[in-house]
Amino acid sequence: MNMTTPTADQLAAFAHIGQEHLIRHAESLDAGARERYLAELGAFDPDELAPLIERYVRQDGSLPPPTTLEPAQVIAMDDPSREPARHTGEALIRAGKVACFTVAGGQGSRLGYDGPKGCFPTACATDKPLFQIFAEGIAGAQNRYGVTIPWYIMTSPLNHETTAAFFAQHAHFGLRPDAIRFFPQGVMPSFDKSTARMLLAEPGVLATNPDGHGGSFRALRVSGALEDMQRRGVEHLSYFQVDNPHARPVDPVFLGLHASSPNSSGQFSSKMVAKASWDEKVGVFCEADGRTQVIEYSDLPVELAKQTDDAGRLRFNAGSIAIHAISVDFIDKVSGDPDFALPFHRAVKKVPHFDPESQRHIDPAEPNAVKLERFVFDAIPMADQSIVVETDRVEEFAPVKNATGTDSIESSKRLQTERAARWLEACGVSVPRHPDGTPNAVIEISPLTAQDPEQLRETDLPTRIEPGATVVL
Ligand code: UD2
Repeated sequence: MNMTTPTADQLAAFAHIGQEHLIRHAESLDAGARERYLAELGAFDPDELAPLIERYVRQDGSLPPPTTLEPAQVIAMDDPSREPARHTGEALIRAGKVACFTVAGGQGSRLGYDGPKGCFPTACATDKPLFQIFAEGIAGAQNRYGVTIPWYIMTSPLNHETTAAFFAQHAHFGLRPDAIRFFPQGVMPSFDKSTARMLLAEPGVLATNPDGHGGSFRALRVSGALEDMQRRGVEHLSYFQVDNPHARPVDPVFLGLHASSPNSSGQFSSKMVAKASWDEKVGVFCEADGRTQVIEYSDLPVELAKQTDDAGRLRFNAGSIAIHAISVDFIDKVSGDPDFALPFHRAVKKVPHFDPESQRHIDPAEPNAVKLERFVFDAIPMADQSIVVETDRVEEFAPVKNATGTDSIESSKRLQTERAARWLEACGVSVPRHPDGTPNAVIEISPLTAQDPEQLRETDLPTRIEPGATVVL
């Protein structure tokens, strides 16, 4: 964040856009606190905020989805182009042209965990944190392809220090520290829903929220991470979210399709899984005016979400698991354009805050605040041609989002064991299963051991897993 004390004119401009409470509050602070507070305020430009407040805070001015939506074209699981693509992808990885990019700046409030989400104990038998699972995936790929794979991790100002310290405490999980780069994304003020005033987190501190993973394009540029990629000769990023332990840090088939499929411009590609239900909370790949795009679940009209085809399958079935391949040139081109701006999305959330008038801390019972976020997938229509590649749900999607129930640590751990059981069975190992088909064991396979059944086959394996056993391979 650019921290400069605002001039008297800028302060007047804040007052002019309905934020005079912020100026009054400054007067109540002692000199040191006032200086820090004004520097924080000075990072925001009132001229930029004014139209956003009008459009998204005082009303819900989010763009409606296009009226003529069609399901996106998908490269299916059995598409013959996959095998040749593997060679292209492997060649890119071996040549050092691929880096990993994890978005880990979110607040993770749904999980109810107080640290960065990547530190959350997640592996089904050993409770390894998410960051370690990815680190082992990267190390495994490095061993396989004989190359260093740089890893870019987007944090937010709220979790940057803790994230970097966690890696340092764990000796970067065996990866080269100089190949890991953390950079913080930007933040936006959180606004009171009814008065459109910027909220204070506490006396002298603004309430802010990370500006969405769509903030990554700008953050990559301003942090110097983009330049670092160019210097290292990285051409493509393998993008995944911190909440999905089944995301493969580098997938040669996907990267190969992204780089060489005739329908791909090699700029921005995505993976999809068939939706579990019409109301599953994943964005959906659609096509409008010949361009691929993601419509977030909350924005897809219910009648479209429920539509089925002749075979009774959901028509809008391509669920986004937020795994992408993005070219460095594309990020450079788009983020270097002075007119580049992804749209904002408005979310109404509960934000505890300090009320400068009553001098009280408020813990709202109901959602009281508007948060503004950008989504990275809104850049997909800016690509010349974008492909969507189908993948298997169990193989690549076991997200940890909620404390309990759907997409929780419990469901993720079940899926981790299920995937491991399938891999073992594919290698001829007998795995005990309950009458309902679920494995009667807890099985964890480190990505250092294997990242697919073929690689697992090359290792020493038991002939069978005992019922009720906990097995770590
Ligand atoms: C996201 C997708 C959804 C689907 C699903 C699959 C959005 C808006 N929706 O839903 O369509 O693909 O994932 O799992 O993305 N993050 C940041 N900075 C931010 C906000 C988020 O780094 O400012 C990261 C966050 O740490 C996490 C990821 O982005 O890794 C997802 O964020 P989310 O929890 O807001 O999105 P979710 O799970 O509702």
